Amino acid sequence: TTTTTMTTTPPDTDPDTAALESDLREGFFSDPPTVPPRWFYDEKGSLLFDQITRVAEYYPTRAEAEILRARAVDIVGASSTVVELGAGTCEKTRVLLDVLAAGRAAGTQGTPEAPGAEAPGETGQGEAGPGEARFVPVDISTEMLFESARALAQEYPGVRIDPVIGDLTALDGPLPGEPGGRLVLFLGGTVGNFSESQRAGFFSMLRGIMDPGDRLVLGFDLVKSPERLVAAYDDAAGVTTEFDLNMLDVIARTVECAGLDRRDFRHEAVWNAGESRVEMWLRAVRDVRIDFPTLGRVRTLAAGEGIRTEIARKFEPHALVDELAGHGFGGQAVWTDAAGDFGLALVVV
Ligand code: AVJ
Repeated sequence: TTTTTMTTTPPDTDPDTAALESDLREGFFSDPPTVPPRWFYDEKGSLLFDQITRVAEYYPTRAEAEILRARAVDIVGASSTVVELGAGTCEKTRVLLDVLAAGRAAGTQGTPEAPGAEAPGETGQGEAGPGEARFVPVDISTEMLFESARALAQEYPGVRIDPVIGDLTALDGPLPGEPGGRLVLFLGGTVGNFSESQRAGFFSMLRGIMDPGDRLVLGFDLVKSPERLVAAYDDAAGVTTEFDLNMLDVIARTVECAGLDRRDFRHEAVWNAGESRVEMWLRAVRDVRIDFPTLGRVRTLAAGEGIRTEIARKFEPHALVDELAGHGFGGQAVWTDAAGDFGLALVVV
């Protein structure tokens, strides 16, 4: 809400409200104010990101798809379960599911389906049989996740589809699937949204829930000219502007606040060479005062001051494989698209 008038329903009955309040307490009252990128992805934001992947300036999605097409067989290998973190529309994963489904149907991998296994196409119920092909998309956007899961279940009757709603950094329990037969995907370059310490924590968390033989495939964006990098995060059609500003609407809707108005901000993408990252900022175009009564805090921004909404770290080709070696992962391959814009790393436990 954008008013401070009394409300009859307590606003913190929504888990999102509590989570965002905690994120704001953590980062919104420091300098610069920051909001974690996960708050981009309400239903509208997820659709806007999907649109971003089709603007001319945003090359990562197309470059990664090119690598996935070229390397699908190497990537899937003998895996029986594919777990995709931050699956979104699952669009890019289809090329891997084709390989997974074909391998299983031909009986060239794993064990044959157990008698009495789940009826094809059923999702989210019962136990998977040993060696049964399985796809587990994990995402925070419920609507998009279930919609794509339904479509995939129809398209891939031989693959069991088990969607999981959740924040991918909060994965804890054992991973679904046979130990040693899992392929964990973290695509799109989302690993670039983490700070150095978040990334280290994420890799060690993954290592903790993966077993010997399990593989991890990471998509990461490569360092290139600042002009192209900035354009990718500030497209001429303004889709990324709308995506960035949408976060303010998410905040205004999710926590009680007054004085938060998207018309007071403009989107900006900058290349931070020292940190090797693109940063997205919402810069105040006039003095702003935002009151959060449930937090008991007020945030003021002078005209020209910004809120940092995203960091998108860009890597040298072998940097992540080297880093993952320090977490107990063995490097198997680093591939790039033909233009050398984007990278994919395959590592195993
Ligand atoms: C979905 C996190 C990979 O960082 O490139 C796109 C999100 N933000 N345009 C990225 C994003 C602005 C994207 N990831």
